[in-house]
Amino acid sequence: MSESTPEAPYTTNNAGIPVESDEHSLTVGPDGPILLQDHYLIEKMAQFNRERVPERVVHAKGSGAYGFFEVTNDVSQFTKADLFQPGRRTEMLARFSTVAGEQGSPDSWRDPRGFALKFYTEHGNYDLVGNNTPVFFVRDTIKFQDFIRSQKRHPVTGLRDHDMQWDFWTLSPESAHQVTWLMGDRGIPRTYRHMNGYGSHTYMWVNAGGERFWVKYHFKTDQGIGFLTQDEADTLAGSDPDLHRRDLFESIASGDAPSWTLKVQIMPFEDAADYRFNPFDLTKVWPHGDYPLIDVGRMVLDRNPEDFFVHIEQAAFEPSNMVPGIGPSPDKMLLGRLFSYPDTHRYRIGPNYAQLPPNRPHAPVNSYAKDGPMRYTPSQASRPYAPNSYGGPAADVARFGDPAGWRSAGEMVREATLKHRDDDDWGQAGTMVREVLDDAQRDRLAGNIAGHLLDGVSTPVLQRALQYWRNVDKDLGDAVAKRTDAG
Ligand code: HDE
Repeated sequence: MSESTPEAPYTTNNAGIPVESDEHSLTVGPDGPILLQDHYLIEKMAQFNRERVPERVVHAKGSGAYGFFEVTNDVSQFTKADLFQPGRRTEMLARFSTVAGEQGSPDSWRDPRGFALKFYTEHGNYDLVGNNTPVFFVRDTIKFQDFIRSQKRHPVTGLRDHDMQWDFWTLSPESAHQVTWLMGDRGIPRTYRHMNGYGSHTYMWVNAGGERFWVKYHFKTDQGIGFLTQDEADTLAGSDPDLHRRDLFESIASGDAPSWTLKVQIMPFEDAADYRFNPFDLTKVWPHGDYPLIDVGRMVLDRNPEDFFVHIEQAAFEPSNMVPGIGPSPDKMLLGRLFSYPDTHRYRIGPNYAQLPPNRPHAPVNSYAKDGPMRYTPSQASRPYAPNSYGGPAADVARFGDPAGWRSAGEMVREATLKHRDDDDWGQAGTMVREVLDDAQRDRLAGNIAGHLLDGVSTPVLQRALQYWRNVDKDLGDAVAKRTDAG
């Protein structure tokens, strides 16, 4: 039996009351009935039954760490956002994750990786919630739920199902660019430290003079890109399913803090209308020759969370957290996400999630929110209504009143995203295959695709898939056909 010592405190219950035993229930005689008055026993069992919050419906398996972002280049001509001003250093939190797997799924499954960042700026939390790929599978938020369900478990068998995945992808040609990224080396990073992060969407930056720009974020890993082959990943899924979580924790614990260099692409506001690609289409990139990368700063993760559940499982990232100097763009996927994330947090961790340690701003909170379950910090409002004559708070319209917006007009429609002159669903994927990948990468890509197709994909879907890849690149499609013996 363990003894309490000055170093090891005595056990208490949740009310701080010393407990009588860590090991024995209160009974009548050693073998008699357990007594209802054994409050500590009942507290332990009841607390245990309530330890889970619903896992994230996507990105359930993840890991994270704290750190800081420091500006290394003056970009104040493009944005007035506090965290991007010369000389600024801002505390931050990052969480990396897979997408389709549940909380207990292997880190080495083939999947995009979430790259979620929360910056605790002087003007509130700025959340940039991206992936390790610069594009995404679909371009309209209404298809996201269907896409995710096609990647998860079949409703009858409860098994993941490649036929569902390829059925959806081959009926949604806009997915081709992202699936090319997914089936290539970037689809299984060697560790979370050896992958890039992207904001993926186009966002808006606004400078102190009110000028607006369009911006894309690129976080280039300073550790270099590393990947696992499909065979390595399959083996590790069994032998070391939490390898990415362990690697991140242990590298930071050993003082080997991973870092990323932030670069951005800036598009002048007026360029968007005539740009050769729809600049707001999430399935497209802006070729760097059109809008070169500009250095901004450096992100370093140097502090592990003290408690995984408190700080990582309860971390609430939301693209709607945009601070002055940063705004959205007419990207339908981004606009849908602005609703979805706060909604999922209220459901998953409760209406006062913003008061939890990882989500609490470092800047003063002067909102009118009050009460509600688990309320921790009282409202700072002088009266629970606005306007009031007792000291506010009141919006500072002069300083923060300009919305980061754009002109919009036209009839209400349900139509596909506007196609610009070079827009199609196959072109950028084909360019990547022919001009960006080398022979070895193309060979692994063809092998990964064929291996995935040979695992449970029905003949009609497989035939559609071969045409899908021939649309991307004829030689790639033929190589996949050859490896699948499907002509
Ligand atoms: Fe997410 N996404 N997403 N997503 N997403 C969530 O919010 C959603 C999309 C991403 O580490 C959810 O907290 C919609 C693109 C990351 O905690 C949910 C759409 C990108 C994370 C949600 C998208 C992402 C999430 C589930 C289509 C990259 C994990 C749990 C419009 C640019 C953040 C949660 C973390 C999590 C909604 C598409 C990245 C359901 C509606 C595109 C990194 O709210």
